[in-house]
Amino acid sequence: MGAVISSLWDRLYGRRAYRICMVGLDGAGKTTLLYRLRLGEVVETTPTIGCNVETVRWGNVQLQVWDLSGQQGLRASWQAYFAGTDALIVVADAADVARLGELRTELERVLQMEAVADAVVLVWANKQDKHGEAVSAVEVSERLRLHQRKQADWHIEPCSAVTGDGLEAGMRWLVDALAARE
Ligand code: G3D
Ligand code: MG
Repeated sequence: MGAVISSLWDRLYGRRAYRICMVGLDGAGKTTLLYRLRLGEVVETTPTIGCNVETVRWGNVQLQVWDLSGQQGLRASWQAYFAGTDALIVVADAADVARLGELRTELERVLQMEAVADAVVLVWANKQDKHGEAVSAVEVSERLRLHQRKQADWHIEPCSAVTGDGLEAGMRWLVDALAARE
């Protein structure tokens, strides 16, 4: 899978700098996904905004990951943090229905920002391997009210960061959506 995803990223190589932000509540599976995608070495830093940010680079593509929860005091800095976002990846824990409302609230704050108004949005409905617990991608999108968002280019993909199911399909959509904008 790593090789297929690498070749997907290669389609963006040398075009221009791309900035991708991955967000979600703590425990949703962001860090696990980051390693599964094997884009490069994961570097963890604590920038001025105060929380830990994980970064990987694939040539001209930079992907940064951060937790949406517990950042209440830092919201004023969000606009600067998200400036120039080409793509937003949202990771939802589909097996934790109780927290999808919390994710919706946090996500609304991010999606309403000018900095992400033109971003393409990929939502991964993660942990689909938890049979009997995980809800479908359709239910996740309804609970997050994604169809009400102003970002026209969005897509939701069921996945499991543990089995790898849905990762290639999600990345393919994302790279296609970014490449289509050039
Ligand atoms: P975060 O970076 O979004 O905070 P993590 O989340 O990547 O640290 O994942 C949190 C926990 O969820 C981890 O378990 C991880 O293994 C698990 N997880 C992530 N993705 C999946 C998935 O698709 N399916 C299942 N079943 N579990 C997943 P631990 O036990 O290490 O806390
Ligand atoms: Mg993490």
